[in-house]
Amino acid sequence: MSEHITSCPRNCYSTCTMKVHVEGGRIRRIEPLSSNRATPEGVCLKGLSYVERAHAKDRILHPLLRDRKTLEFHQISWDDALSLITDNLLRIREESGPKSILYYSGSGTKGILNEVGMNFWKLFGGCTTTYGDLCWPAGLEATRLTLGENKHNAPWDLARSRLIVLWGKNAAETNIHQMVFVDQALQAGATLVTIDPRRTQTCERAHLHLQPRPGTDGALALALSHLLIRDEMIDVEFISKHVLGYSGFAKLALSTSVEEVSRICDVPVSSIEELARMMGSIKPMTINCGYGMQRYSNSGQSIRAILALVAITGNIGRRGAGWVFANLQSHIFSDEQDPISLYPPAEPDPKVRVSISTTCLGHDMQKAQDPPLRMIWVERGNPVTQNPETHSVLEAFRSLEFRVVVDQFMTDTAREADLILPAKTLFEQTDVINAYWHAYVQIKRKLLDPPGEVKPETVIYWELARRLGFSESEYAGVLPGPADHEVEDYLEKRLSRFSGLSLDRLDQGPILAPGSEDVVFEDLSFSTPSGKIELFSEEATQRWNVDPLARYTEPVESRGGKNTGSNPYPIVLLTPNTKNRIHSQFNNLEMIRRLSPKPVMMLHPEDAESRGIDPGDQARVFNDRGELTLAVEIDGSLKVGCAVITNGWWISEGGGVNFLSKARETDMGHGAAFHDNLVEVARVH
Ligand SMILES: Nc1nc2c(c(=O)[nH]1)N[C@H]1C(S)=C(S)[C@@H](COP(=O)(O)OP(=O)(O)OC[C@H]3O[C@@H](n4cnc5c(=O)[nH]c(N)nc54)[C@H](O)[C@@H]3O)O[C@H]1N2
Ligand SMILES: Nc1nc2c(c(=O)[nH]1)N[C@H]1C(S)=C(S)[C@@H](COP(=O)(O)OP(=O)(O)OC[C@H]3O[C@@H](n4cnc5c(=O)[nH]c(N)nc54)[C@H](O)[C@@H]3O)O[C@H]1N2
Ligand SMILES: [Mo]
Repeated sequence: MSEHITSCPRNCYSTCTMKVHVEGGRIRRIEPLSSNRATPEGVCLKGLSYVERAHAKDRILHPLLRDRKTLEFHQISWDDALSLITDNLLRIREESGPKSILYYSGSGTKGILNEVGMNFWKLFGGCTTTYGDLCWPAGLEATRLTLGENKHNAPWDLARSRLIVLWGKNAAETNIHQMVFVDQALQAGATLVTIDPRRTQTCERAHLHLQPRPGTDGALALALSHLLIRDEMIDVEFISKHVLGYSGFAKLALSTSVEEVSRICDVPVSSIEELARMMGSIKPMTINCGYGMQRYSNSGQSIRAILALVAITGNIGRRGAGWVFANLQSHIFSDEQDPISLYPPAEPDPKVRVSISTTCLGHDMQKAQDPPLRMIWVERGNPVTQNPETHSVLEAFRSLEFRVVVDQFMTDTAREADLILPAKTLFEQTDVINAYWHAYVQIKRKLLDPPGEVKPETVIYWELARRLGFSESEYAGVLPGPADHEVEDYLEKRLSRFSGLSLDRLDQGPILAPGSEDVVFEDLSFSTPSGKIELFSEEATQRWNVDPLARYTEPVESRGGKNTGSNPYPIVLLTPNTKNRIHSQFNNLEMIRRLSPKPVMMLHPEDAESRGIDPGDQARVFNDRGELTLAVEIDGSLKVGCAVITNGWWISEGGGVNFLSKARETDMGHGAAFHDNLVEVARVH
């Protein structure tokens, strides 16, 4: 049995290091590696399930072509698959130009080699691609406007915090290693506050749990600022030296009525007062906003309002203090083409048309003109399941002439393809990955030969390049050759810019990115236009047409407060993440399916009762955009008026939450306002 250090490349906060045991060409065991200080406890159940995933029976192992008549897929040779792609590429480019081809890449895996896709399309003459991101951009942009940069203290620094506010973050499920540091802080006497319309596992040990109406966090933050300012619990010296726009902000906060906010958020005044007292008196404080709470049409402004709480209490640049959202200190390979580092968007290359909003994928694909889209290439993504307004995405897909999907499994998106190409797993090609919670750069080692006829994407591109007649001088250094050593040479070159980084060194364990800091902003210099923390941002107005202050506006769908009475869709549908899945991945595995065999909807007892729904009943959840029918679980820990279905269930297993969501961007950053989504629920008889 051989033992290797590698890492989990999923789009997840934790980005764990793993010690993997291989024997007889199979993954046998996965263990923790404590030299990653952020994930010493090792991988979660999903990580352990790689033992099954790498060798899963339902993996796609050969190119599959759909028969246009029977709509069934059948296996074809790589030679035929590559010829078919080449013929389509040449014909479509000749007739309509390369921009009639949409290159769509999702967040299915991390790695420097993800950039090779775009390198290929540029060599081809160009393509159309997407902008924005489904995940976190409202918060990223709000943070950048306020602090200048997206970075935060090391994960382990949280243990030194005295007051931890997990604001719409469900770390017990989505960032399990963070709970280790929360525990350490609690043991040292810290106070934990959670703010979430659901009472999740994360909230179990909180001293205070607030359950605001979804999408109203911005108002709550302003009321907290009101109390902090009124009761002189702010850090006046810090503000005068390091904060721009305080006086305007203070006016806004003081004119915000706490009683009114209590009504807007449906949170008792006493709870708002208690939290303000904590924030004013317990130091150091760390506020950690999750990504789920910034999936609203007003989220960028909400995050700016929450950031102000950190600023006016002087909780920045100190141990145990600060703002935790995204830590991009390991994003040092800046031209990496994964959706995470596409933000803020690089200067557009004239060859590449960046015209499709990821959020509005279906609509924008259909609207594209000069040239209209004719073909799509999807890799590392499952847009039919994960992007808003599934009906529009399906319609757009079905209007194209030729669809290629590269994936490991028969996802909803793969089912829409004309040609499916089998994708590698994390064990089948060496790569180097970054993270967004800790600052480690890590190796993801090739430990197995790809099974069946699986080829990593870089090999597919290299073979296409040869068929398309690109000269070797054109693709040298841009597309690695197919051999393992050629891939490693490519990676070494990317690492060589940084002293101390090499594949050999990474084989010994994770390395903190050069220049990364445990405590950020210690020098209290901020790369904003003013060099200060900006509570007043002219750029926010110029770029996103929002108020330069973090003024509160209601989320679009629930404008006007409580959605009872005449509104045909009175329930807010939340579609957060869940423990044993990363979005649409993992639930096809036997190990995971045993724990979550089918999609369910959680409903508050009052909402269920008023609709005559009993636990286990089937219910229809619907709005003007779509509907789903699924089993109901009654959950008294939910806020009344909210329903919850975790995102990621495939349509083919009875899921597809995005049939119900609207293709609507967040107020900044071109994110997706998934939770700004009203529905009604009815029992199915
Ligand atoms: N196990 C697991 N871990 C993951 C992932 C996964 O799919 N599974 N995905 C990874 C990725 S890509 C992401 S983006 C992150 C996301 O992980 P998180 O940042 O934790 O985000 P979510 O799970 O979407 O939502 C977190 C909480 O926000 C709450 N929430 C919803 N609306 C509001 C609101 O208006 N106000 C407040 N205060 N709270 C609200 C939800 O009820 C939910 O409990 O997790 C990463 N880690
Ligand atoms: N309603 C609702 N929808 C949401 C969200 C929500 O909260 N609510 N969350 C959003 C968020 S935060 C995110 S990040 C997105 C995630 O949505 P996506 O970016 O689409 O990510 P995944 O669902 O993880 O699916 C990625 C696909 O990549 C494949 N894959 C994995 N590794 C490889 C590889 O090496 N090569 C190739 N070619 N394929 C590979 C997997 O098998 C999987 O099918 O979903 C978004 N959708
Ligand atoms: Mo995400």
